[in-house]
Amino acid sequence: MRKTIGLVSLILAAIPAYAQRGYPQIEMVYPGAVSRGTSTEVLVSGHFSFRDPVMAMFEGDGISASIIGWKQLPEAKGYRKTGFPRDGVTLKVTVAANALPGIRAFRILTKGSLSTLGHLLLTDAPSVNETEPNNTIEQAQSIEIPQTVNGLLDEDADIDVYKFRAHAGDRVSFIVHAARLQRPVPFLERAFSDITISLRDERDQELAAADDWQGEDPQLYYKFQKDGTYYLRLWEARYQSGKDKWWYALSALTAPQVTSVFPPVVRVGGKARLELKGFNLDGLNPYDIEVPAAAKGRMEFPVTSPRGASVITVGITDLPALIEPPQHTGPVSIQTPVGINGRISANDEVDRYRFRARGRERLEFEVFAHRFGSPLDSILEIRDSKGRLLDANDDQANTVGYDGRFAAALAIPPQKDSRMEWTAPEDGEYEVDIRDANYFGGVDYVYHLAVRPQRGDFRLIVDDDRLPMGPGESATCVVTVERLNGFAGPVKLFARDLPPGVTAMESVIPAHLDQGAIVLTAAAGARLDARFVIIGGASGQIERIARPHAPMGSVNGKFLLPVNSVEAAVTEAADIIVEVTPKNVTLRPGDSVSLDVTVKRNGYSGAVELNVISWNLTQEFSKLPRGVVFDDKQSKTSLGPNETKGRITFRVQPDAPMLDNYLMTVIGQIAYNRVFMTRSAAAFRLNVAPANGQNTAATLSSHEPVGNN
Ligand SMILES: [Ca+2]
Ligand SMILES: [Ca+2]
Ligand SMILES: [Ca+2]
Ligand SMILES: [Ca+2]
Repeated sequence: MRKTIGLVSLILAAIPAYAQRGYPQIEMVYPGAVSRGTSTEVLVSGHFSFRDPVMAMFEGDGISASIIGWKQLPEAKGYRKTGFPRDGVTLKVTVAANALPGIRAFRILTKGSLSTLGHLLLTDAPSVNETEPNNTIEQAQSIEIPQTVNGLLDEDADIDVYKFRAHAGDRVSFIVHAARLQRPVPFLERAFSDITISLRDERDQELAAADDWQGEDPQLYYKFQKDGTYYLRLWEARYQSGKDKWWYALSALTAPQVTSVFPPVVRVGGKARLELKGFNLDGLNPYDIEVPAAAKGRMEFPVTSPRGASVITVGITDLPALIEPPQHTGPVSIQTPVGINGRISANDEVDRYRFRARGRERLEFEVFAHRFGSPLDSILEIRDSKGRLLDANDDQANTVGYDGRFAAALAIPPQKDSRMEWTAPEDGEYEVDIRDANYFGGVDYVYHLAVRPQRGDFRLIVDDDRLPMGPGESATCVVTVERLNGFAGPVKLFARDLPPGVTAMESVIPAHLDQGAIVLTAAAGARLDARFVIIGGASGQIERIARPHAPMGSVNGKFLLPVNSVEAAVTEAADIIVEVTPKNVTLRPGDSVSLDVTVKRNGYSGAVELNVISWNLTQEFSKLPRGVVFDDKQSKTSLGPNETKGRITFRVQPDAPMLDNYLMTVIGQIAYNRVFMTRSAAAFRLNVAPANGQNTAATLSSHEPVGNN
């Protein structure tokens, strides 16, 4: 029996014409960095059509763009033939003088669709583009300090050499953004550039070198001992140049660079004093901040010196705060609940905290480190008073997904912070230990360890980051709930800040399931527009926003990139509009039902694949409600050219739990050479009634969240 309804046929030969609507994948952004207080032309290019660009939308404040124009581009070297010409949009990107430096994500709305995510670096320094040839010391391109250079790996084994003057005592940070800029490009399928840099003196002797710092991207800090001419040499570690030319931004900066903040988590409301570690921090320590009473989760803010700015993040807590004592031997006694700020300050260090717990007391332990930029890959261990190991956790795995396939395992970068739900076996003294998974340590290995009573709670993830739809059409995505601390309630889903003319259908994740659909529909008269939308869920007093994940790779989204936003867009007319009847189905265990699917074609005559659950995670993740089975033999899901009628058949197994008004969708997909161009949704509601004579109470789960106090 098939586990999922994986109906994706990879070979759709003989498509007479491809869909009108593209699936614009941003594959290159050049220049890769823009400077504060400037306007810069940036070419955003890729395949699958950027034709008819409408607007570009950036995350965060202080950056905006207008469309300069669209153009066809020559095909990139070695690119697989798709039948889609390479093209690009030129943007004029304007950055406010006080905009926060860092990577900014953006998407482009075209009349046909909404693009995948792109990354642009907003730099604090003036930027220039590289000039080839610059492969040797003799050809070196002169730059100023501070400066950001936008470069390309123009060919395999390309070497780029930059030349500058420095004075004795100058302290300069050399920072490359490359893999970090390429990360959201689906077609790279995680094959990012791995750049290496070498700082050299005027006799071409190496003074310092760097390879991996932030992932594959190198970074080095250097204090110059004497006046002179210096060279920075940059190349790809494997001497490759990418499917297309990989791009990078090399910054030589004198601005403060913060590598860690202590404490990493501060108490909500009131003042906090921070100790910054890093480079060029003169006069910045200690760093006092005001934490607003309304702050939640985390706070980002700039630290500035006369030589520039950088952005730091601190977490926010309402737990009683404890700072790890500076000099101590043996375990530190703590009282729960508590939020401990500590540091694994040297290799092999283990920080030990002793606490009392009552028998059957349920505690939650959670580390906040990696997510705030700490290099620590935490491991938590709980021991009894005799030192026996009772429980341990390395990386928190989301307890969601299909057959043990977890979101955390699919997500990149991986989540390395530990989390445990633990019940004390009896009254007594216990110890929680924290260390690095590889026994590393150092001044930047800061952590926050929250220890608190378990309270029912949940987290949500959404399996897509872009929801384009034509007038009259619907788009769908799947929200998955991760149930924490025994939470067993239903979650009512919501979508907010929708584009004008777009509405969301009511949808609930029932108590016995962990997935639900969001279905957005654009009114027949809805106008071209795009908005960042908020997708989340509520249960009782708890409301949580879903973390969006962009599907990466081809066809079925082989892995997921956690991103910061979901964008919904109204585009021009849809290629297809899918409808399903009946729209409300009630079944009893043992019943089966066929739904008629009609595909309204709007100038598109090619093949259409129907699917009952969401497309990109289908094979990994999404599932039908428990007890509901797809009947492949009684269904027609592959529609040939010009066909308009399909059929979806379900059976309800005898032991199926009840289901009340559960929102489901049939997806119509147009794929072209393994790339989905369009996926159009039709919603229906599924009810599973109790079998005749069955006692309903036995199959209903609690509708109340479960908390322990
Ligand atoms: Ca180059
Ligand atoms: Ca070169
Ligand atoms: Ca320590
Ligand atoms: Ca870990």
